[in-house]
Amino acid sequence: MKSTQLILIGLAFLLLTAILAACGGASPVVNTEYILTPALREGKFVFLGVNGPINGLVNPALTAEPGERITVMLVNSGEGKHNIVFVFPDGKKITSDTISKKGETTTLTFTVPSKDASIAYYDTEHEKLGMKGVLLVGKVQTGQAQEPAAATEKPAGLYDKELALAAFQKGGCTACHTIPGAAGAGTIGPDLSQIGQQVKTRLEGGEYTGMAKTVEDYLLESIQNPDAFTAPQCPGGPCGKGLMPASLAQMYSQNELDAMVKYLAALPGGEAATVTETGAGASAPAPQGEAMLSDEDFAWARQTYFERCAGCHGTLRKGATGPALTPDKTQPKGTIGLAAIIFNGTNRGMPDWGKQGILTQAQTETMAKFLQMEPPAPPEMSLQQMKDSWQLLRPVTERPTSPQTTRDWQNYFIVTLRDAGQVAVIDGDTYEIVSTVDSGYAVHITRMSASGRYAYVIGRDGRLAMIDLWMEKPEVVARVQTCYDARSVEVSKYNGPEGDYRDKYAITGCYWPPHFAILDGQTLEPLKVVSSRGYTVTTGEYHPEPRVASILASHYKPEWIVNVKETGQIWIVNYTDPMNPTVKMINAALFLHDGGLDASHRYFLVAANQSNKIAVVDLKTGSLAGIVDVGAVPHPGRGANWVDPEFGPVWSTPHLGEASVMSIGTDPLGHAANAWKTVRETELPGSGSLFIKTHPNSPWIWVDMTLNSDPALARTICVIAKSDPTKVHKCWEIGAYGRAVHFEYNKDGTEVWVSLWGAADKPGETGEIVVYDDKTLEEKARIKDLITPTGKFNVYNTVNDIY
Ligand code: DHE
Repeated sequence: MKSTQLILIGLAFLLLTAILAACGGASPVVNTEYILTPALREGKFVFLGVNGPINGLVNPALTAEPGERITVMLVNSGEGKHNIVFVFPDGKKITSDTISKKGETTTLTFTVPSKDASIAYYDTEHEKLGMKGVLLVGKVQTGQAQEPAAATEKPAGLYDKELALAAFQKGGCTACHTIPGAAGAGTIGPDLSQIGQQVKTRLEGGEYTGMAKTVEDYLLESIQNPDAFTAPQCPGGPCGKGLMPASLAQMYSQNELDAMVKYLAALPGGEAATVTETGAGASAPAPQGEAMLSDEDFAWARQTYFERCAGCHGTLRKGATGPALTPDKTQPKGTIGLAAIIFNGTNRGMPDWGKQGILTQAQTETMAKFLQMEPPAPPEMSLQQMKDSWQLLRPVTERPTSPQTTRDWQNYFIVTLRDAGQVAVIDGDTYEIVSTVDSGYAVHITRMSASGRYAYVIGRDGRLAMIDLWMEKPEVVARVQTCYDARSVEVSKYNGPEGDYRDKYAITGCYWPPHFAILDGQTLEPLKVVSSRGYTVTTGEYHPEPRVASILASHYKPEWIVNVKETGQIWIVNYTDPMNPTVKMINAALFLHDGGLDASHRYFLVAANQSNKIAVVDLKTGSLAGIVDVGAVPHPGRGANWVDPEFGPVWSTPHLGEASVMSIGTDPLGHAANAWKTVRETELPGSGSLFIKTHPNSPWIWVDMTLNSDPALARTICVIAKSDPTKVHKCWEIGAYGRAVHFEYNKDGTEVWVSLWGAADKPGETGEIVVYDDKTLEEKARIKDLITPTGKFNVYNTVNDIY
């Protein structure tokens, strides 16, 4: 950080010197000064703009008015010998001195031609390696000096093209859009490759509802007033209002707006197809976060990233459910582009942190700068550290030997109160809160011991709490921290010829450090830690952060199925000798996330979410049964098992990235032709689904759209009738605020509980659970004023894997 800051301070000083020199009495008036410095970008030498509008641009297009006198200063940043040469249209060259020492400068001051011209500039020794650009005088076309034509008749020429591409870069447009010729290819907003043609058709077709009459007016309107008309289709589903920042237009001059409109109107084809790498369009802004973040902002961004972003994008920012956010990916998007995405969210499931009021605009910009920096390295955690954190609050001998409550504790729901760092134990018969228990930060999920007596609750901070449900008022009996960033916990469930392992062990799966830990199931004493670092199933490349995603206990064998996200391996971990566990590694597909068992409990199906696949493991044979193609970013939770009237037993998943539920045949014996194939697709009104649920006794399949960017859809749930799964039967909003998320059945499968996930700091809208009669779909009750309820886990259904 220090060296960058020193260089920038040095450059600021040089800039001041240049300006003072330019103002000296004897010199003619110099209107424009440019400062360039050599830099390495993607292995190539380039000129990097240092100040003013060219700041951070690679091989920037310099501009001057005809007859203007300009100064160009080259500052050596320490990368070899350099000079700068300008070649005038008549062949005349102006060459600077060569500079070779770090911090050395050379300056050229000259008068540009008095008519429009395109003047190439380059570095003598490094031109072929990419150090070259153009100085544009007046308005010119395709590099030839000529009289300017009437603006409205002129096709997008070189000047306009360069200006448009620089403007796209400035606004971070390619963070969301694909624009031919402009660096980056965003997939959040509509692909603009054909936009000129599309707008023409749209204007003629009648679907358009804005004010524009011409293609140019339409395009200008879409920048200045993006919500006047939203394009019907974005890559992740229907485009939502409010996604494109309306404030973007304010950063542009009229010239820039005109150039952008012209450029887009000419698509497809036009001049865009001929843009070369040396243009402003290929330019990428310099890393800027480092220089711009104070220590305080850096610390805030680091912590907030860990709390809000690492879950999807990885602690090391290598990506998983969300895309990679390493500087090579983020710097081309720039601060504005990244901040807009962070503020507005995306259709593919990125939350709208700004719109939800969780981050201010200034904070989204701080985060955007942080994301352009190299990710800081997080600490490791040893078994000893886990042991040091272990607290046995109530030893086994001091616990009840039979249930101390008259309630049906097997019908308790353990409800995550996410932002309270607590879970509520709620009586499924009376809807009373029996106990509220402190657990880890941003509590994630709960799993029950095989007997159902103990609930194990994992927080995102890797803290595990074990609750004894036999107590009259359930309490935490043991705690431990097994990592800094966790998502999963599971128990040993096997009881059979190889032994009775019920309630014997627990296992936690960690995102950071990437490992799983085996614990004593009665006390949480840490027994063993196993790293998940390894090699990917695709290229065999080493991955430093393959996170442990879902873990599931087999009913067939004393084994856990541990899903290693970034390497794409499904590990079958035998726990009969937990200090010396055996691990069988099954190659599946990258980005394994969540999944569950089929109805027979023989097969485990897991989403490889960013691979758009479901991997299936046969737990009897311990081998891969199939890999099934599904839609964009499947997110099943544990999925839903039911019998399709046409295809027999199926397991279904909804998707984050597309508006559909897909069902996979799961009965290789009875319906062999359908096994491990997507047999049915049921359309939903929107994408952004997180969970699906059913019960063997139910006629319905329930599905949410929690992360849809349309607030109304985000709080809408749908049911699909098992008797007619070709379409959704009914959809409705479950409240007037928040997001609808996650379903759970009561013990006998007659009621469905849905969370309305509110905001912890909005009294009256913090969240509630809505209970529906599963037969009539009518609302039965609301359990109100819960703090951000998300997952709910019924004891009986969780023990028996009923979904
Ligand atoms: Fe979850 C399950 C990871 C965000 C609620 N979630 C899972 C599982 C994983 C996972 C690996 C499977 C656990 C298992 O079965 O062993 N979740 C992640 C993330 O990485 C992610 C995407 C981002 C993050 O920052 O954590 C994420 N999850 C969320 C949420 O925002 C949710 C909606 C609310 C919350 O807790 O903050 C959420 N995840 C859940 C729930 C389950 C879950 C309710 C269990 C579903 C089930 O029925 O079993």
